[in-house]
Amino acid sequence: MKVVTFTGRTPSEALKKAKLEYGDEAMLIETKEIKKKSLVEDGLYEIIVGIDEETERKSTLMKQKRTATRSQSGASLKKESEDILFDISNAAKQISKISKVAKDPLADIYANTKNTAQSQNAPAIEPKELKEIKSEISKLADKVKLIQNMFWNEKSPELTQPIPPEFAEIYRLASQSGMDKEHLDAIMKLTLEHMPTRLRENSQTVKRYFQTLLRKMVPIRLESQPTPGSTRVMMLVGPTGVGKTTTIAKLAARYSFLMQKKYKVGLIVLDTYRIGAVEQLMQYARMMKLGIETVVDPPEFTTALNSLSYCDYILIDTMGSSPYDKNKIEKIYECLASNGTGVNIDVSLVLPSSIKYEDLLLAYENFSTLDIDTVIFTKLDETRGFGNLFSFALETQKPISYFSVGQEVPEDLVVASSDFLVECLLHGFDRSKI
Ligand SMILES: Nc1nc2c(ncn2[C@@H]2O[C@H](COP(=O)(O)OP(=O)(O)O)[C@@H](O)[C@H]2O)c(=O)[nH]1
Ligand SMILES: [Mg+2]
Repeated sequence: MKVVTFTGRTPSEALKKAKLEYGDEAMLIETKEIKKKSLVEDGLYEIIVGIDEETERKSTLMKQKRTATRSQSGASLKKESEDILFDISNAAKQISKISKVAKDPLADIYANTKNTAQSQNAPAIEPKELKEIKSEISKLADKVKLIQNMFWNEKSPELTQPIPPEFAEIYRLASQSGMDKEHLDAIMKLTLEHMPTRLRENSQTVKRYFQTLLRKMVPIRLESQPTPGSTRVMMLVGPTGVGKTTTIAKLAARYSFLMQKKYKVGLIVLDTYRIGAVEQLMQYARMMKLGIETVVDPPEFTTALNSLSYCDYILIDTMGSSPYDKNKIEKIYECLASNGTGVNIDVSLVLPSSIKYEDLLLAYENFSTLDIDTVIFTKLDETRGFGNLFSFALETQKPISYFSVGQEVPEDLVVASSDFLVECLLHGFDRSKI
């Protein structure tokens, strides 16, 4: 027989432990009180039990078995959780790869260079399944967009021909921009006829194609500098309050200070109605130390041009021309016709981008007797859709030279570009992109 000791807070607790280990065969031999129980502490008892050899052998075997099972299940649990972790991290990798693709399904068509750089980090060979999943998700993302657009399309105004769902997004954007409906349908027709079939299947490629087409349609006057010894004369005409004087001040600052070469700039104010509203430009002239002449009748106009002939640029501000007052426009016309200097006067029509396409056309018609060379659009910062500007340029074929994008002189002026206008048309005006 073997003698074994067990301890517990009570004798029965110690005996329980003994029975758990050796079963009912464990025979109590002695109970000892090691520490008395007090109000604040448990007591401690030790019991001595006797166990025969057979019981001990069985107990040892049981113990070994329990330990083996415990460690076995531990290992399998560990393995299982490792597997799950592996699966999760694999899935995460795949999801992140796929989501990149879903954002821009055609990234690999259009951004070859970017992709080459990315593929340096990616595994050399992509599993076939992953490729398939990517392509499926990409198709799915596009389908969702198409479905959204189809709902809109049902409510859209009548179309001369059905618009495929891939084209619906761009059609919606363009028609919401205030673009003339006839222009939009004509451009759509052109796109449908000429766009390569392989690009048509995806709304992203359709959008890019359409964007390029729009860019090509906007007439732009590129900014060029006067040849040495010559004088470039620019007259700004347009309805009252559109921003002519402010734009003259911006241009004067641009030509005299902001460009690489500093040009001599002179100003003329046509105050043919003697309303005396010349003070605004006078102030700018004083600040920039520029020569300024006030003109009230045609003979004075030639004199003023001659007296500023030393300048590289002469900028002429006009006033008092409400869009419907033909007489006032007539006065400007008389001045232009009286120009005896032989120097060409470039007439820029200043129009606010905040008015409808039809109103832009109306204003243009009123000023058309002045033989408009170019258009300056103002107040782009106060405008939402830009389709009106696009349609105006397309219809009149008058090149755009500048955009005014705020009240600040001289910074709120942008040299016109078709990129800028089409970007505004499709995505809105964004000051950070100036
Ligand atoms: N928001 C905004 N206001 C402008 C812009 N250009 C001019 N203005 C403002 O429009 C108002 C009329 O401008 P002004 O140059 O006197 O117009 P004018 O009568 O054609 O000479 C002024 O308050 C200007 O500050 C622009 O691009 N954006
Ligand atoms: Mg003015």
